[in-house]
Amino acid sequence: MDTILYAVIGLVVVGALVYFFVLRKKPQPELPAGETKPASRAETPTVRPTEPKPAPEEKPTRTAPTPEPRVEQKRVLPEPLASADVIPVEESQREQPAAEPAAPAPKPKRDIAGLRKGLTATRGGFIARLAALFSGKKEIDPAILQEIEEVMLTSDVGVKTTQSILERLKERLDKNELSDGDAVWAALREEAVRILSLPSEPLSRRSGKNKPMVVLMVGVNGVGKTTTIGKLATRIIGDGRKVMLAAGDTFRAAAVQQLEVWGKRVGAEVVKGKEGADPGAVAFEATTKAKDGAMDVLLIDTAGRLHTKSPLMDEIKKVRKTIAKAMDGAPHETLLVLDATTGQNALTQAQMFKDAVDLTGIVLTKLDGTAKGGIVLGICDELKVPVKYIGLGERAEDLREFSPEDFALALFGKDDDEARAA
Ligand SMILES: Nc1nc2c(ncn2[C@@H]2O[C@H](COP(=O)(O)OP(=O)(O)O)[C@@H](O)[C@H]2O)c(=O)[nH]1
Ligand SMILES: [Mg+2]
Repeated sequence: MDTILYAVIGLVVVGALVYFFVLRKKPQPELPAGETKPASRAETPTVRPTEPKPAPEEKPTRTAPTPEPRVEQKRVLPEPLASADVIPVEESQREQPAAEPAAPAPKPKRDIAGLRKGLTATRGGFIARLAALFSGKKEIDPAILQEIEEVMLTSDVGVKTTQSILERLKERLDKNELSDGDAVWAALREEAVRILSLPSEPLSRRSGKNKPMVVLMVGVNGVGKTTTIGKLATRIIGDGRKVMLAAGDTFRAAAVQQLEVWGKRVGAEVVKGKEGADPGAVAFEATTKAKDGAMDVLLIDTAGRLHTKSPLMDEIKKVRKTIAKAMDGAPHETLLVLDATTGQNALTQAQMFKDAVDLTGIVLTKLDGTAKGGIVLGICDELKVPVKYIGLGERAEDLREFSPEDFALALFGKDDDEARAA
């Protein structure tokens, strides 16, 4: 009986224990899933505050503007400003990548294509003959120097400049720096850039510290002085600056009229004297007027003078002195205009004008109609006077600021060079 009693008690205890454990185990199956959850739940609440934390952290930026944008949106939506406000951001974002190539890219593109066209005759002349020396040659032997020399001497580059270029080429060949035709061609182009790169400040980039900036044009008859003044005036006025013209060519009534035509075309006042008047007096009056009228630039035309006639060269010296009396430091620029079609004669003119007056720069005109463009190398190399502008035609837009790199690229450039530059 006792054993039965013990067995019953034991069963009850075991049952109680089983019941107890079963009850406790029941929530457990929920827990395993929950266990990780509570753990993560325990974390999530901590994470959530941190999540909200970044959110509140972001919120300050979000929350601060959110109420405002909401108001703004309400205000902005009916107004076109909403889109206007957005576009500038997009534009500024677009402009940034676009701005890099945009500023420098279009200029060389236009210049080189235009220059190439303008220099067609020269390119077809000695440049084509030089190029022919290299065609089909993979290896370069020193004999090529002699051939280059022959071609360059028959061009208008000039003896001195040809020799200086060849000396440098020879040095590089001796050092084995120029192994093939392309390398020699590239070296020729580098030499051209070196010779053409003289310190020079284009008129357009000069500050207004000298107001007015007085520019005196000199040169022999028919080189393009008056036309260049008209072209320059067009450019300067196009830049938003005030220009006055002075008809210092008092020899011929037609010369004054020609300047007046330009004056009317560009909207610039022309100061003139009576026929046969002293050009110095006209220049003096114009300088005073330009000062009083707060002009930015005064362009003074002069009569064509033969560089071989010393009284005429003395006259131009006198004109310069008279201008200096009207304004300290003036003329700020004395530009010699040379006609490229005259070839070596242009170099002779340049030498004589340089001896007579302090030249600040050269304008080389009519490059469009000549195969003698190589003269520009001779002028820069022998005179060390920078070429500031070149004329590639008779129209106002045919005057170009001279860039040694662009000029050399247009002259020596191959089609693929041009594509790369573009
Ligand atoms: N093809 C071409 N003709 C030019 C250029 N510059 C001037 N001319 C022309 O050369 C001629 C003489 O020009 P002009 O200005 O009267 O010379 P100036 O006597 O020195 O004043 C005119 O028929 C001009 O149109 C140029 O760059 N290219
Ligand atoms: Mg003239």
